[in-house]
Amino acid sequence: MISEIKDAIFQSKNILLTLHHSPDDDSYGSNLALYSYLRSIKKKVTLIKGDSTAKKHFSVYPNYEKITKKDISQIDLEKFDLFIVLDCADKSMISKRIDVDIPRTLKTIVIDHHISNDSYGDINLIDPNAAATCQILYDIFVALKTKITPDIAICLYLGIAGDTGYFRNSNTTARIFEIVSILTKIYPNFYKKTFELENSNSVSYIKLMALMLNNIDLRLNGKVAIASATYKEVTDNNFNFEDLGYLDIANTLKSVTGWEVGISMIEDQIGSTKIGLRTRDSEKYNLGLIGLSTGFGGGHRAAAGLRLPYDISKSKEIVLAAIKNYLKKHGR
Ligand SMILES: [Mn+2]
Repeated sequence: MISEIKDAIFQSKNILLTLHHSPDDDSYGSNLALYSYLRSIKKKVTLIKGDSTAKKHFSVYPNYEKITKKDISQIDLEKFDLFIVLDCADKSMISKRIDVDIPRTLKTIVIDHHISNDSYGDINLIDPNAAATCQILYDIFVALKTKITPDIAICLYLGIAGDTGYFRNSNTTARIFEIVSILTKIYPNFYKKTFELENSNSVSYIKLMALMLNNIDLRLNGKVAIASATYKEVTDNNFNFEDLGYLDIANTLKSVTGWEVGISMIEDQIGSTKIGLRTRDSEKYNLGLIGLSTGFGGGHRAAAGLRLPYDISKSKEIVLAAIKNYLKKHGR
């Protein structure tokens, strides 16, 4: 598989990469690491920002300024001879605005670690056991005997750190520590990047957090905690829409003993709600499957994301029904 990927890369002249919808550290890290590598072997490469607004928050990544501020509908796909899609379980993660139609003539490589990946590429390297797409890329670079430069090392490090919840989630294995031990030798000032990433909050983010934490709805016998903000609350308080993507309130909720699932819900457009789910018990819950069963999202056992085309109250009912169904089906 890796030699197929190598051949496809070496035979191509003009390569396209894209961040996914609501990009996280693994999306930025994997794309910018691959961008550095492809540039180092003198390939022409375009990395587009995709659907979401490029956030200043992520400017700590090397080559952030090289990201083209376009989504997939704004570029001519015919111009490229290879499309490498990273960290996207399906085409809707490439864009939620349009139906992504990849021309048959454009060879596509999909590299991902989501269990729900439906292998929509010509070459698909899907490893659900990998904690991050950055971990798979690391293995590819080692197999290709690529020199891991400091720029590549910090990108891979931040992606792996992000997707393992900074080495706290159940996907953190001994192998992860072996990999980051090598990456941090190559980029010893990694902690400075983490500091910048974690300490760039705006006032509006903290105020939105306060509003949501004041608005907790306990459901399913007090095991599921939902913090939400309606469209009216978001607009009445002039919250900055750019901040909403970072909200990690679900993590704060699931820190409470007995609150098995934490959910954050923000209606950031009228009748459209962005939802984050986290669990403290990923043996009992598989949030990725629960998300998938709604038809509007997915993710991993301990963390998932959805966007429902409904307001807060309807979104709550749909997510709670999906959780109940999952528990019933699995006899829990
Ligand atoms: Mn990922």
